[in-house]
Amino acid sequence: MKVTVVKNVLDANDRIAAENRELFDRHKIYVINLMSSPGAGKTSLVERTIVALRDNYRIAVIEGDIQDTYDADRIAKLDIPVVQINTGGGCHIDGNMIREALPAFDLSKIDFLIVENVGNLVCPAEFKIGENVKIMLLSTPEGADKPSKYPLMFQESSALLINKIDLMPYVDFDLEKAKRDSLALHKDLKIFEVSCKTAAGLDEWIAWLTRRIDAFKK
Ligand SMILES: Nc1nc2c(ncn2[C@@H]2O[C@H](COP(=O)(O)OP(=O)(O)O)[C@@H](O)[C@H]2O)c(=O)[nH]1
Ligand SMILES: [Mg+2]
Ligand SMILES: [Zn+2]
Repeated sequence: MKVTVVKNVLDANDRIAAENRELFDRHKIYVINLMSSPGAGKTSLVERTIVALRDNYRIAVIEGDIQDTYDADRIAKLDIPVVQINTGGGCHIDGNMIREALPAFDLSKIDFLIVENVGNLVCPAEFKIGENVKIMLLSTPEGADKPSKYPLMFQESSALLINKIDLMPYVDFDLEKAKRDSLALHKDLKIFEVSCKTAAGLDEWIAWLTRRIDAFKK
């Protein structure tokens, strides 16, 4: 008997992600898909990015978590439209979850949508959601071996923010190795060294992002 191999889970997701993308294009919404392990600083980066860009763009946020609304509550405090996706145990956000979340927004009033994915260095990188770019954080306490251990996320991301640079004196993080190994996986990866605590390095991130959003909106 011939064995039929079904690979349509990702195919179906790609289709839905493409439909999301068409919708975002129609409304000229630039979308970033923010990924990292739990605790690397995604929500802190979202907060910093909102404060830096809220005068220039109408921003909205989708927060993905297994349960609860801690992160969405943090964003709502900034008075930014936010939707929480609870995956109920699921370890990533997929295209369909984004599609289901979108009716909660007035898309005609958004320029820039930030999606904070579920904290996980593995499968979020496999699922398109209709984003313009995937962005990842790696924080210094996690160690410099992560590019070699979790290559896909580094390959799929357009930019890598190495966060918690302020902790460098206290952790054994080989910054040069982390950068070298990341670039070996993805030679065009844009790397920023930042601290969401002290704000060090964030100006460059904001400038890069602004260029991307403006180029898209033209
Ligand atoms: N020292 C230091 N702590 C940070 C930095 N960025 C975030 N944190 C802290 O790390 C913890 C996790 O941050 P959070 O933004 O919630 O990470 P998320 O789980 O990836 O969304 C919080 O206690 C933050 O205050 C940083 O650059 N330096
Ligand atoms: Mg978070
Ligand atoms: Zn997953």
